[in-house]
Amino acid sequence: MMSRLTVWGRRDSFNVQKVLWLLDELALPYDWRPAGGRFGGLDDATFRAMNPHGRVPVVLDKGEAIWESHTILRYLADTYGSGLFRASNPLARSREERWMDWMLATLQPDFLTGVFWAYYRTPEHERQWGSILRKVTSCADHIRLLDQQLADHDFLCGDRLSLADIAVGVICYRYHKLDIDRPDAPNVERWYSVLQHRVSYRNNVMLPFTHMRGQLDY
Ligand SMILES: N[C@@H](CCC(=O)N[C@@H](CS)C(=O)NCC(=O)O)C(=O)O
Repeated sequence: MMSRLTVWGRRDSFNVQKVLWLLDELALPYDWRPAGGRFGGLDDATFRAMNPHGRVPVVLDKGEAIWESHTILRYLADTYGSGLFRASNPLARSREERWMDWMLATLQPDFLTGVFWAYYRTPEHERQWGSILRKVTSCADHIRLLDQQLADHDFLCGDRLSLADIAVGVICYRYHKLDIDRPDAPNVERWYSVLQHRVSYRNNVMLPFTHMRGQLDY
């Protein structure tokens, strides 16, 4: 029997949005527990007992708490995906995971820390423009790489949405909304447009974030 999932997080967090997007793709109902940011609670003993790292998202399923957004994505797709969103063949699976790992190790730090936090969330008088512009350039290089990857495929790893698209695609909305230089990337534009047509993307990723402008605190 399927147990009902519980999810801890805040809806304006990238890493939480990845998980909520997949949950909606899977049409999985869940109980929602606001946590992190202005909701706090991450240092509570009960939360730390679930996630010793003290971060959101956390998903509780079958009595066990799962943390790390990409681990959660893999777990949900393996458990509830019926073969969708994740290849079963190890080599094909590794293609998806390469982009997932690349997101966590490369694109996300450069965009989230280097641009979104350092530029958008930092008050104007505190912005370090030299470093911000270097990261904007790095992000442009990363977007060009995605553009090459998307030249021959509708999605990052073929003709269907996979965890790679969910892990990486979550960044497109804010990347396109910020007032920064972006490279010409027609394949990324096409892919992003397809993502925007998914209700699950609109409901979980395309959310207002202006409350974060110039706000380093939650
Ligand atoms: N690598 C972790 C990162 C988790 C993380 O840093 N989460 C942030 C939100 S994106 C967080 O919990 N920040 C503290 C807060 O929201 O109070 C993952 O992918 O889940």
